[in-house]
Order: sequence, then structure tokens, then C-alpha cells
Amino acid sequence: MIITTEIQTKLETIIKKLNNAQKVLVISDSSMVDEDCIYSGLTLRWLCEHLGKTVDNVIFSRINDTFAKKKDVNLVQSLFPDQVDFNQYDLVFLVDSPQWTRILTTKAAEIHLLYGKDKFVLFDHHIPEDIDADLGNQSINYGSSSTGLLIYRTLFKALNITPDLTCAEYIYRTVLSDTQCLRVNSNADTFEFCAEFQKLGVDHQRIVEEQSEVSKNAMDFFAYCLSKTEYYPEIKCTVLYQDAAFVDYCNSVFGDSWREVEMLSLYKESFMRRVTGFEHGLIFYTRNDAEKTKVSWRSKEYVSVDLASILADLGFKTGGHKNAGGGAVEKSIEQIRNDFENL
Ligand SMILES: [Mn+2]
Repeated sequence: MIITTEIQTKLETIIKKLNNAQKVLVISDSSMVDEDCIYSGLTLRWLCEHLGKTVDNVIFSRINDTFAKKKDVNLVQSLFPDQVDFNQYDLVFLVDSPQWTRILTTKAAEIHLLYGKDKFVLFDHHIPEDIDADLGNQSINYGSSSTGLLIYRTLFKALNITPDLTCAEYIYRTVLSDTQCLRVNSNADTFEFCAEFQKLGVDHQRIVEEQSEVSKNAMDFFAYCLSKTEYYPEIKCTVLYQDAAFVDYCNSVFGDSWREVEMLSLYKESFMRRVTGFEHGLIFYTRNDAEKTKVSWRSKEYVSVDLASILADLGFKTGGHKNAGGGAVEKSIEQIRNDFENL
């Protein structure tokens, strides 16, 4: 990663804030609890403690049982925003999220009103959205294989700090998780990092094995998703509609567990951009509101069909990365199916 003068200026601003801070709060992305957001948060925790500061790590969403068992995840508190007194902290790191409401939930506007935005600093590798626009010099929002790697390449380098093995493993996990063990979103910078950190003692194969392991329930759910997938060869898309029938079946067989992030990860990683002749994999789903449909997609690197414009035509507002993202529209899933089939 090239440190431009723009990034340099931002780092100077952020380091000044960090030097003046005694109590730091780290908030990880609340909308998608994954190893990047959690271990990037723990990386910042390690750094702050290394610099003699006190740190709290929080996430404003539930951490499920499978995730909670991973190494040091117990250091992250799962809270509601109104349980946090932001006045207690001199500095608040926001991690792995481009959007205020994704990280601070629907309480974002309220929190801004109460505490302002001056304490916030962002580290994120998604396509920039409102947080970056609001924070200016207090935002490090650039492309990178993971937010953890971005933090290492910018803040750690600027402070000239080498992580110990515990922290090195945190950062390594963020990279393997967001690149699906170096299969996607990887470049020379990513591989250089991996070589460097393996030399620091990180056990690559152990982390790959751990991250690749799935429960039998997740495997059964994967098989069901495959059986329900529809193929649209004209636009090179596969689609899984998680409609009422899908939801009913999953509720009866898997209980609540199928909504957990790990349950869909096998489908996303092993199916959604792998079928010959199909460039994009989509999932349409609804949460609490039946009149609002969400989309999650994965795309191959080299494509001929422009998925972004298809989704825009359907009315979706989208965000994320180039090859992976999500969005929402104020329409029912039946309406979306109908619109999609008429494309
Ligand atoms: Mn990430």
C-alpha cells in the first residue's frame, strides 16, 4: 500500500488524537459480525494497551455462540448503544464499516446529537460512504484486503510498532477471513503481508483449517440453499430467494440458527461465484419488514454483465465492495422476483 501525502496528513491527525487520549472505545461493525471487524477491533485494542491506554471493545449486535468461542472474542462486549456513555472516552475508533447506521445502529443520529462527531476515527476498507464524508482527516477509508491489514499498513507503520504474536494472529485472521483464505480480494501486498507474518510465527495452516471448518447444520443448510437456487443464464446470475416458504422451512428445520452469518458463508464462498457461465450470485431476503427486500451479492473479478445497473434498475440502493456487497429496496420479495424475471 502506498502512503500518499493525503494518508500521511490523516495519520498525523489521528496519532495526535491518540497521543492525547487516555480512555479509548473501539466499536466494530454491527451489521455483519465477522473476523475482520472483530479482530481489527482487537488489533486496535492491543495497540492502545501497548501505548499504555485503557480500552473497551464493543459491538452493537449479538455475538452468536459459535463466534463467541473464537480466540479472545470474549474481550468484545455485545451491548446496546444506550448502555455506553461516550463521555467516558477521549477517542472512539470505528472499525470496518462505511455507514453510521451500520455501526451505531438506528441510534446514530441520537449519538451525534449528544456527543458530536469529533471523537470518532474510522478505519475501513469498504467503498466510502457517510462516515468518511463526515470525518475527513479522521478517516482512513481505502481499499485493502481487510480492515486489519489497512490498520497495520497505516497506523502500525506510522508509529513504527511491530505486533507481538497474539496481535499478529489477529491481523492475519482478518486477512484470511476477508479473502476466503487468499482466494479473493488478494494482491501482492496481501501475499507480502502473509509471508512477513508467517516469519513472525503465525501458523497459516492452523488458521485456514479453523476458518474452513463448518458445523453439520451449516452443511445441511448449504445443501438446502443449493436445492432452492435458481439460474438465469441470460444475465449470468444465480439467485436464491429467501421467500416465505424458504423461511418457514428453515425455521422448522434449523430453528433460529440459520440466520447466523456462518450458516450462509459456505454458500457464499463455495457457490456464489463458482459456477461456470455464471458471473454473479445473488440472495434476496427480507428481515422484519415484508415490504423491504434486501440483496447480498458476490461477483467474479472479470465480468460481462453489469450487476450494479441491474440492481439500480430494480430500485436497489447498494454499497460494499466491488465484488461483494449488499443493498435494499422498498418492495416485497414477490415483487422483486417478478421484476427480476421480467428483466
Ligand atoms: Mn472487512
